[in-house]
Order: sequence, then structure tokens, then C-alpha cells
Amino acid sequence: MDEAEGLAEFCRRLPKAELHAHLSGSVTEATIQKLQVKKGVAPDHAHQGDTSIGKGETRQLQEPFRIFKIIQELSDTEEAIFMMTEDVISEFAADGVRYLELRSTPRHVPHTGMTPSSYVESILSAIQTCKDREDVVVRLLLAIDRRQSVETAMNTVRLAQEYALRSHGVVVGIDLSGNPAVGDGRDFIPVLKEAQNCGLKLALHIAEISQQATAPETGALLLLPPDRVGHGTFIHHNPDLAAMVADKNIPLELCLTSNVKAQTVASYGEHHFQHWYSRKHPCVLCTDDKGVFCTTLSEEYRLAAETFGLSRPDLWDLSFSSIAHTFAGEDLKQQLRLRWNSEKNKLL
Ligand code: 6MZ
Repeated sequence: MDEAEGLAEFCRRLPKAELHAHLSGSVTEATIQKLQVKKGVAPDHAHQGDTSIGKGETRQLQEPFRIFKIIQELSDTEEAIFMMTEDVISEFAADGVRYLELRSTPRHVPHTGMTPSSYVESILSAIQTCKDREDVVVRLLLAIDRRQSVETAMNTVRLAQEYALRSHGVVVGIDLSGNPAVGDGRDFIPVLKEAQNCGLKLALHIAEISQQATAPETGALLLLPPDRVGHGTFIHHNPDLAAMVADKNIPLELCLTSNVKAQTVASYGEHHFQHWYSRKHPCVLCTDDKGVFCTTLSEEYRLAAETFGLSRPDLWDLSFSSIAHTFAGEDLKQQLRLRWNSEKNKLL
């Protein structure tokens, strides 16, 4: 095995925590074909370019949003949601992910009878089914899409509150995501405050595109403050915002391949990981949409090592420190630390 293969193998074997994974964006081509068969659409190998962005390709950020819509249209029943959740969990587990926080936007599809509640229940039952089979602990965040009304967002928070109890803590928080060029994040602040008041954690997409470095919503959302920030790509372009994130020590969920392929970051070497990591700010490597962007979490670790010169102990520390930024309770965090440490001697 040469050095490059050795590093890739190390990254696969490294126990990892994935904290930023959108369910629909995480489905791979194999699952999309199964969804097509279920819907009675002939599997179409030729459409591959339509549902994923391959190696070396980049597209404008609007393109992934077109792809999410295709995947969401293919997954419009409880059965489909269950199946894709099972597949996504198994794939993360096979890649060495030992703690996974999935996030997904509950949907109402009148023509199939799927409701936001049955959507969430389908995901939860797939998580339950995988519990004994797969070597990974899974938690769920319910997502608010920026396109949605404040009323729908409030219903999502109520659903999260209800299912946090009913799932005995599998539902842990709320994500704010969706096309960053759409809407004003400030509209959701009362809803997000309500989520905080009922004990839900907040992981918010903030400053994903350059216009948001100066948009009033960015400072307003940071003031909440969120428990984690998704992407935060342009935060360090604005010293006041960067100071808020640094002073509050808000962990960042960083997705190298996603940002480069969606062209919000020009190249791996220019990724804001470098800015924050070099300042010892809490950073967590994540995939975002592993299916759409054709990546894995071990590939993200490998890329970080290759691009920023991280050693194997650095990668270990990065993965181990991500446990602190999960939305798991203290007992589970402690179990995860033991789990990670049990693998350490074999790896380093
Ligand atoms: C913002 C994103 C995203 O909810 O159907 N989503 N939002 N930025 C991104 N960067 C590329 N990637 C995914 O998964 C798909 C949904 O996740 C959000 C979008 O709202 C998308 O519709 P679910 O499981």
C-alpha cells in the first residue's frame, strides 16, 4: 500500500462523527434507482449527471437545489423515506461513522397521504431498525427550509418537540437550511427562539453565500446564539461577525467538497477550514450531501489532510474533538469517547 492509499485507509478506519448530513442529499445513485423502481419509473442510468456532481466537476449553488427537488419527488411515500434512511445509515456506518446526526425537512405530500408526522415516523423507524444492525448511533434534527412560511416552521418546531419526547431523545434539534439566496433568515428568529426555549439544539446554515457576509440576518441569527453553524463560509470576511463566532466559540460544520463543487469556495486550498482551524476554533468536518456531491466522510478527512498538511494524530484529534460538538447528552458523549479511545491504539 503506498502512502496515499495508506492515508485513505486510515481515514476509513478512523472512528468519525458526522454532524451535517441532509437526508435527501445523502442518497446515492443505487438508492435512487431503487426509488425509481418503487415508483414504477424505469431505472435510468443515463440520468446520473442529473442527481450527482462527480469528481472534478463544479456547478453553481443553484444546481444542487434542482437535484434535491428530483430526489424529493422520487421519495414521496413513507416506504421510500424508510428505505432511503436505512440505506444512508448503512453507508455512513460502512464508512466508519460511529455517531451520525441526520437532518431532514418534514414534508406533506397530499397525493400519497404522507404527512410531516408520518415522514418523521418513517425516519425514526428506520433509525430504530438500524439500531441493532449497524455500528452507529443516530440522532435526528428536523429542518426548516428557508422557502417555508413561518407557520410551517413553527409546526416543525412543535413536531420536533413532540418527537423529542416520543423518540426518547433521538430527535435532538432544529436545522435552518434551504437555498441561501431565498428569503430572510430573520423571519424565523421567533420560531428558533421557541425551539431553544423547549430545549432543542440549533444548527443553522449561516453566511453560506457572499451576500450573507453583510446581510442583516447573519448577525441576528448569530445573536441567538446557535449551538453550531453550518458552513459559515463568509463569516470571516466580516471582522464583527468573525468576532461573534470566535467569542461565543460556536462550532462550525465544514463541508469541503460541497463548498468547492457548489462553487461557494474557489478551491480546496482556499477553504475557510484553514482560517478557523489555524485559530484553534472548534471545527467539525462533514459531508453535507454525500450522494449529490459524491463524497464520504473519510474522503473529507483525507482531503483535509492532503490540502492542509494534517498528520494522522491531527486527524484523530479533529475527529475526537467533534464528539464535544454533537447534540448527544453527556452520558452518550462519554460512551463515544470510550469507543473512540478503544480504537486509538490500533490506529496510531
Ligand atoms: C442549504 C441545503 C444544502 O431535507 O429533503 N440542503 N441547504 N445549503 C446546502 N448546501 C448545498 N444541502 C441540502 O434534504 C434536502 C434539503 O436539505 C437542504 C435543502 O433545504 C434541501 O432541500 P431533505 O432531507
